[in-house]
Amino acid sequence: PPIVPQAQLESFQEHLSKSTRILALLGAGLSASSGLPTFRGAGGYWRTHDATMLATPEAFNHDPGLVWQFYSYRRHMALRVEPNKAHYALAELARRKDKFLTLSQNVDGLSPRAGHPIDKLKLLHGSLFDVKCSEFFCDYKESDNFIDPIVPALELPRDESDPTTADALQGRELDIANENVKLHEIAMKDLPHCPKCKKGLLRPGVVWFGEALPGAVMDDIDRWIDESPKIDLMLVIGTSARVYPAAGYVDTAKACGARVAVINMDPEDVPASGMGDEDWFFKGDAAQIVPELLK
Ligand code: BJW
Repeated sequence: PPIVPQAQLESFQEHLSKSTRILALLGAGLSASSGLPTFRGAGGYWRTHDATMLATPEAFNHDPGLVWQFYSYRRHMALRVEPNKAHYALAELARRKDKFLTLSQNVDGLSPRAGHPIDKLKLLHGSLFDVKCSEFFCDYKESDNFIDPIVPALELPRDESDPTTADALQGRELDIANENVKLHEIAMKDLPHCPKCKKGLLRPGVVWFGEALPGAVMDDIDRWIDESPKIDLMLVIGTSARVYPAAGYVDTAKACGARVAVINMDPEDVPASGMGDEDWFFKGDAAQIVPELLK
């Protein structure tokens, strides 16, 4: 049976076909069925640690070894999983529609791997595969660092009972809250260091809470929005839409006249400003629903 009610599907597709300027906001739920856990809700724990508590400069300053183990694990997982049908369907739509812009909060690299045109993809929260110096005085940065593990000390614990080290990602239901796996202490000297200043620790090139989003990315988005007062459609896919300024783009799009289509497993996770009569909520797995909607 079709996952999406026929009448809703038709009204959405009719609007999509007429839409010229389209924005999409992506979140962790898009990559969930590829096997990557989300931040909030059941999946949002990594070895008893709340994932959102690890995504802060304070956590890194306090315990860089712990935070690096979290990110090393995430880099490893992101490299092992594959983009799903929704990543591909979005990449295809982005190619097809001239005035299309994707704002992704995801750092997993799956949209680029699905062939999403790079000029139409803005990474709001950086990438797991960007690395930069953590010292304020040093501007060292690298992108596309896919070395896994980035340093030998960050090799994942070799525990056969740990599904995160098992070779097959069976069921893709990762027990990331596994309390039984002991994290090891990593000596400061064994963490990744900056090759430029030789002083600072390297850190993942992602945006943590309290940090500014990349200025150039924000400028590109502002320019795109300012090109025309009208946006036809805003797609909000697999995000709790609670983290700002990312979530604020939904309101910007609405103010430009956009109708909003939300694709989410959880009917509670609608944008904070609510849904209008002209908007759509499609409940379910983005990996199934997005390809059907964008057909
Ligand atoms: C499915 C599914 C399936 C599951 N199919 N769906 C205004 C008001 C209040 C607070 C603030 C504000 N402005 C700023 C703030 C502070 C803060 C903030 O927003 N806090 C709120 C939480 C209250 N924002 C910031 O700090 C930002 N910086 C900033 O504002 O700087 C100001 C500044 C200016 C100048 C100088 C200095 C500072 C930065 C925010 C950075 C967020 N970073 C993270 C970590 C990135 C690195 C990493 O990955 O580790 O980004 S936090 C985390 O949340 C990550 C995500 O991108 C982001 C959003 O999460 P997302 O993607 O929505 O995931 P979930 O888990 O929340 O939701 C998943 C959804 O999928 C759910 O809805 C599920 O139902 C659904 N789902 N399976 C479809 N199969």
